[in-house]
Amino acid sequence: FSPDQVSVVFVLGGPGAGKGTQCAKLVNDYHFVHLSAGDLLRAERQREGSKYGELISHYIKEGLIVPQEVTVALLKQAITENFKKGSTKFLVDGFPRKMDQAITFEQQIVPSKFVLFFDCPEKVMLERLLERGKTSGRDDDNIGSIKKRFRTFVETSMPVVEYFDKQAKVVRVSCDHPVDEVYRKVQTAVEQKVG
Ligand code: UP5
Ligand code: MG
Repeated sequence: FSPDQVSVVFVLGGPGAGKGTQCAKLVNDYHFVHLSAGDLLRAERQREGSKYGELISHYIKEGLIVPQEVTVALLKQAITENFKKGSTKFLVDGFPRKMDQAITFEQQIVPSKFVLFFDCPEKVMLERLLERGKTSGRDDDNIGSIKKRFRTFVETSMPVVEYFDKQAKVVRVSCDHPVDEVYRKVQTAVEQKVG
């Protein structure tokens, strides 16, 4: 695919802000393919013969950002496969969360159309993640990993949001509301920006 054949929306926000929840609703109502960078990394970790399994496990548990080469390649592959099947609109969830990834992706794959940013107080995200941790089976839904994820988000990922904000590409949605209320604001943003 070439950059003018696909459109990509980045979906950013802190751990537990509700990125995955809102993306699932968008997939239902619009023709988006949802690509969660975290899900792609977790799948790669499970894949037999992957060279990156241990590395990914370590970074996720420590709340650190996996080196961009791994994540960008997984996203590129996923976009390519879905494009072959006719999909052209992608929600890239939880990526880019470090400046180098943002620059590499937009230069080598495709510039984003806009950025949906889910703004949520840490206290609310913490409650959601601890609750989800009871059943999620995610090895980063424990208090130790969650604290590390919050720290990485503030120090490493917020600068990416600010970088796109300077380009007037960010739509900020406050997430500390019921899912459907958040979703109505998301729909308005998507309909204005993507049509
Ligand atoms: N919930 C959601 N919305 C709610 C609402 N409005 N009201 C009440 N409850 C709500 O939601 C979290 C929980 O909250 C759920 O139980 C939900 O029901 C409830 P979810 O939609 O799952 O939130 P999300 O923002 O997707 O949270 P997630 O935990 O997935 O965010 P992270 O950004 O931490 O996780 P991700 O999978 O993206 O990344 C995991 C790790 O992978 C990273 O820490 C990092 O180590 C690694 N990674 C990279 O290295 N590079 C990347 O590019 C991406 C990830
Ligand atoms: Mg998620």
